[in-house]
Amino acid sequence: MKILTAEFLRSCVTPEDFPKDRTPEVAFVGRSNVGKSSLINSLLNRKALAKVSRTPGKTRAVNFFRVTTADARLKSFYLVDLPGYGYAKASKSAIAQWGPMIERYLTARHELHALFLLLDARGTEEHDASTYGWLCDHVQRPVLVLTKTDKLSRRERDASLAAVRETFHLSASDRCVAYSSATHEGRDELWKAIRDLVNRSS
Ligand SMILES: Nc1nc2c(ncn2[C@@H]2O[C@H](COP(=O)(O)OP(=O)(O)OP(=O)(O)O)[C@@H](O)[C@H]2O)c(=O)[nH]1
Ligand SMILES: [Mg+2]
Repeated sequence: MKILTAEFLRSCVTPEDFPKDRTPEVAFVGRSNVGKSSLINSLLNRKALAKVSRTPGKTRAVNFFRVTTADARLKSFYLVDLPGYGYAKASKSAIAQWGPMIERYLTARHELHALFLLLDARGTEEHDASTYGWLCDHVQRPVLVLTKTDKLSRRERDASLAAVRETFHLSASDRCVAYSSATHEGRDELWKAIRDLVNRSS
């Protein structure tokens, strides 16, 4: 994808802060530390546009990035970096940890054209499965992305993809993208998914 411009728009801590210009949005959710901010940087070919941290829970607000590309079907949109779940008490559900702002963003945002749920290729947790179910029921069926595939051998990566397809009951036509922000594996495939989803609902 030829990126023309990519810039941080703003960090929102209440729904009143969300942009009001009706631009299509593409959002990324997943466990804290799974690699959401890194994936946004990788997609945009930028080193540190989204803040990355070894400490889980780095992204607490809803961060909007304004992107324009040379693709006529994907001219202008926002990438949305959402806070992770799973860093607080395990007993609290992922949805409860997110709090009302994120819940409101996900359930009431008409601009949300494409939703991606990131899963660590090294293994998923109960929180991931329950979040997937909640997103399917209350938001839209997210496209699954397995992150950090560079940490696995080819064989482990393929086994992880197969395991996730089975655990999440994906059909043959459901996408599951293997991604590495270190090697950019999956970048073209993810851009294709973004383009298809943004166009489908516009
Ligand atoms: N090897 C490798 N490390 C990665 C990859 N993606 C992210 N990381 C590392 O994982 C850690 C967390 O990455 P972030 O992108 O900050 O994760 P996040 O999902 O945004 O985390 P929160 O903002 O806390 O929800 C950082 O140390 C990254 O360098 C990847 O594809 N490969
Ligand atoms: Mg982050």
